[in-house]
Amino acid sequence: MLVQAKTRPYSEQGVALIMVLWMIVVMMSLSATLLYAVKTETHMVTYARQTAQARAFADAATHYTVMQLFLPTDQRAIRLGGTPSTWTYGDYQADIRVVGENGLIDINQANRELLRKVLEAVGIVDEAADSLLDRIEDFRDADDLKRLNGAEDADYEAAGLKYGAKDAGLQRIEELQQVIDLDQATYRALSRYLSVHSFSSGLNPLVAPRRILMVLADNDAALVDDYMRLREEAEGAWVQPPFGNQFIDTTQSPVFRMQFTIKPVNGEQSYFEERAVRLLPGRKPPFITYFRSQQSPSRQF
Ligand SMILES: [Ca+2]
Repeated sequence: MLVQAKTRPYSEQGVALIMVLWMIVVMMSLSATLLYAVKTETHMVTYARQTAQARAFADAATHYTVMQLFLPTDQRAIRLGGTPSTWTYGDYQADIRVVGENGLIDINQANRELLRKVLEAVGIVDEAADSLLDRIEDFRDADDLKRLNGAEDADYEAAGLKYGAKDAGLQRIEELQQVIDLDQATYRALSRYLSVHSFSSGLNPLVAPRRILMVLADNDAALVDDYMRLREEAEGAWVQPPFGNQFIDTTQSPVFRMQFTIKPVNGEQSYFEERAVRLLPGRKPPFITYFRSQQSPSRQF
């Protein structure tokens, strides 16, 4: 009797001990989960804060760049034509690249010969080039007359598309994706060369990125690098390139494409932004932004 009376409480104590141990295990795993959640949230908040700060710094860098563009060309701390410049202020650093929009090729105004050179640069030649040129030209021209390999509204309808040819100039380069049978890879490759803000059939080599100069120079890298060196030394004064004469336009357009890569001075995380900006002397602020994108297909001109 006595023995039985004593063993029962012992076994009950054993169960209680196991339960307590289990509860400790459960509570530990709960607190670990909570700790993980808090950590993740802290990371997210830090990331959001850094992105917001970098975005604000991109605003500051735009103002700085615009201010630089108002200076006489020989007094600027930034260079045109896509050569990177660094600007540091406070805890952030910006890698700034600027090209003139009229240093890019205007998809609305460039003639067939110039567009053919761009297609060639992205590997589209011969019949494929003729066909795509016909489709692009039909897409942007006002009429409904179909070129040999082109496409007008009826062809878009026959292909089951809900839209037809635009029959007008493109307002955004993204509209190029609507050209029938123009795939994503081709669009991405082409968009690196094109602009809708150039408003010129030719282009100004002083503010053009290397990629465009290569198109004009039929891929003669030595010729292009030589020209870029002379252009750098001339600090904004006109330098005639020994190539691409028929496509050159000496106009100084007040529209620029800017790329900013922002990094904290002591950090790793970087933020990228591309803008197209028109200078407006005498206004406040002295510019307007045509577009602002964090995802550029043309990272680094
Ligand atoms: Ca048309």
